[in-house]
Amino acid sequence: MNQQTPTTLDSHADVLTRAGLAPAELGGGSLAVRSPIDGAEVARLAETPAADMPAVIARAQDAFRAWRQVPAPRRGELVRLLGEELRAAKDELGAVVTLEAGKITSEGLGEVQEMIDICDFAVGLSRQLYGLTIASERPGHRMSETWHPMGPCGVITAFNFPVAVWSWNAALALVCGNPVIWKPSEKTPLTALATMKILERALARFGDAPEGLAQLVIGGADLGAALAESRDVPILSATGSTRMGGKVGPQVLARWGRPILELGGNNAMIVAPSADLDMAVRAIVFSAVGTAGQRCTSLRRLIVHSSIREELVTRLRAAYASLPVGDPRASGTLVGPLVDEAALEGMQDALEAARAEGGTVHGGAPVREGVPGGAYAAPALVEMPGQTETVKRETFAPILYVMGYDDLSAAIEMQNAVPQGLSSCIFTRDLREAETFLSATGSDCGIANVNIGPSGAEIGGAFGGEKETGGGRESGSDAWKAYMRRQTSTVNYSDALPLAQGVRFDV
Ligand code: UN1
Repeated sequence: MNQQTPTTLDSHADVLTRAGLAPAELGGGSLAVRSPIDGAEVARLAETPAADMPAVIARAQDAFRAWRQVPAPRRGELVRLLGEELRAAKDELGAVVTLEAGKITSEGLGEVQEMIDICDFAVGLSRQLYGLTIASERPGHRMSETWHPMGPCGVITAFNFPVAVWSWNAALALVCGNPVIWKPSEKTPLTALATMKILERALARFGDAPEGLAQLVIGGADLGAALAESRDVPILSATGSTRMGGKVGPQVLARWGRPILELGGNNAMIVAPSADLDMAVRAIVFSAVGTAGQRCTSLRRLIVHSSIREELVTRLRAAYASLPVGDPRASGTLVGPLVDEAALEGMQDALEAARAEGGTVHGGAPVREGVPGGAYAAPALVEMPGQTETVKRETFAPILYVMGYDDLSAAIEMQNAVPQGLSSCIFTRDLREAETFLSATGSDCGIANVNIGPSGAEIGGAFGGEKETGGGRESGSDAWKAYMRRQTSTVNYSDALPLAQGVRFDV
């Protein structure tokens, strides 16, 4: 393991100032915000009182009444301007992502690029909110389907993608005609504040957007609960732990709202005997240790054919041994910090449990030298005798469990035998294996890739997964439909009144 010690790096204060966050708005409150880079407190933000939530939601409802009447392509213009402002502020916002979430510079920038990409997607979408015409069984009748705005959309986001996940939801919700209320993770409110500054510039250029179209609330679970429980927030999109989703989802359903849940993942890669191992090694390392293993799509389980297991593990151990761990701002660093000490403890506990279950742990120790104050660790590679309870749990840290297989159906069974169902992949050059993995008897996940790791999805596809992952879909494809209400209409332009199914009811 190489440690990266920074040379001259921007101070936290400079990064925040450049992102338009004045010192005056960063102090005086009760929410302490720390940088995972060095544990330094960088702000004390005022929190939104829970008692303010009814007014916040009422403002969003007022905005909805105006925004739903704005033609969708015009709504798209706001998102186009947001994309432009994000392009202009990419470096500044990326630096705040690095400061507050601890991502390496390239991944901080990548996250902002993901925001820009979804804006581009949503602008096109604003002219493509297509409905259907449907053949009616009755003469002189026409059937159609129209998509209408739905109402305020609550967005609860996690620390690990502090801005991209908001943008997936907000860009779609806005073109679909819905105001947005954003509750970011308490660990990453500064990226949210910086994003709102950028959005304000887009709104100013747009000119006549209703007040309350996009609001930010800062604070804890009580704010999320207010969104989850309000009938005036018909859509609630929540990203985070399965525990959080297990609370919020039922709250939304209990008042007949629509939850969009993107929760835990426990993503696997099957490496078949024909795999291109050079490519597989690169994909494994990026997806298992990138973002310090803190993506919901991070690779956590490696299911390797017995014939190549030893060779692959040897190559991975060599790659892991030279991974640069350290300050995420320093060029060359590939593994930044975990979000906080609790995450590091969680990692160490999982490694201990894996050992107790017969696992052999390579790496995984905390790294303290050269990185004072942060919760850094060497990524861990853990050879397991089988898929134990610890392997079935999602630990948000760079731990990769390695298990063997002899036949593909057993490998697929193992890959599916966890409670989560987000992302998955196979490395193979055998077409039959690849297609089997993607078939109805293959991976049970929302994302299934061939010769690509499980993380780093493009925005063009629908993003989300099954089982404990929550079932929601965000981002591309037709995920926009979850942000609108569908109306089926039948118009009778004849002078008779035939009933469907041939029913006779003569009055
Ligand atoms: C997440 O970790 O919540 O596919 C989202 C990826 C990213 C998004 C991850 N595009 O890894």
